[in-house]
Amino acid sequence: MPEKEESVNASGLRGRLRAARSVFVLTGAGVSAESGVPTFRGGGQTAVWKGMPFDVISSAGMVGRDLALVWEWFDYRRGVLQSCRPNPAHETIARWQTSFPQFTLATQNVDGLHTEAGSRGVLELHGNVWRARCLNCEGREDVREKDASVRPPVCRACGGLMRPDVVLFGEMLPEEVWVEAAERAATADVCFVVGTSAIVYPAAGLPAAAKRAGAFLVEVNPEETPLSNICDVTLRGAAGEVLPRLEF
Ligand code: BV8
Ligand code: ZN
Repeated sequence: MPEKEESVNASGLRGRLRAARSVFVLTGAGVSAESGVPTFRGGGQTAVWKGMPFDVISSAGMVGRDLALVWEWFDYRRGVLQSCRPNPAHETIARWQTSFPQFTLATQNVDGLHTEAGSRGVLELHGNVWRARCLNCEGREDVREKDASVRPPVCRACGGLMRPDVVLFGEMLPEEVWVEAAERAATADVCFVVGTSAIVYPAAGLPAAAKRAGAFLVEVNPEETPLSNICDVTLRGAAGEVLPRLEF
């Protein structure tokens, strides 16, 4: 799509990237869409499960009310993810890690695909579906190493019950991860927001914070979002097609 590339050049994005000292990227479910991971608000099959909207089954109260059902839900989600591999969007973002003096990737996704694509030090704002956390001692283990027939899993260290190490609606984000993401967003020269509907807070507030602090804001999304009108450049397309084309 030459006009797309033309708009990228015309927008001065190429020059900004060449001069950038610090780049901050926030991703959402859309960056994994081309890997086959259903998005939440695109009507995918994770939007509603067993008749429950996902933000009901993925809410803090469910852990106390029905931990076994929460595990059934996240076992289902991991089942869907088993066959999903990183796509060119994840791979391009992983390459960017060494293209700038400072680079930060914060993701709302819990699928682990950025790390699988080679990104390091990913700020997982909403946790990771492949990790379990002990309700008693906070110990963390890889779910894939736990006996799948024992639900809820039992902590190896203390025998306590474990929950998915994922941030549910109504829960605080991991403190140190959030603080680092907020600091990096506020010192970025260029901020990319890729594949998010930008309605889940506080994560969705990061791009606006970057913009307020002077960052050049770029949105990559086939659709408009509440952030589109404050972006300097909006690249209307699929991340797996748009990102690999960005040369600088
Ligand atoms: C908090 C893990 C503070 C779980 C997730 C009422 C009650 C309780 C809380 C609230 C409330 N009202 C508001 C809140 C706050 C709430 C919130 O913001 N709700 C929204 C819905 C209004 N936030 C919270 O609860 C957060 N915690 O506020 O705590 C607090 C706590 C205690 C006391 C005081 C204060 C916690 C939020 C984290 C929730 N956990 N995930 C799970 O996965 O099951 S959020 C969930 O939504 C996922 O992480 C997902 O990443 C995230 C955001 O969705 P998106 O990533 O944007 O995905 P979506 O499908 O929406 O959009 C996809 C986009 O991609 C679209 O724009 C589409 O166009 C685009 N796209 C599609 N294909 C492509 C593409 N783009 C590029 N390329 C493509 N190929
Ligand atoms: Zn424990």
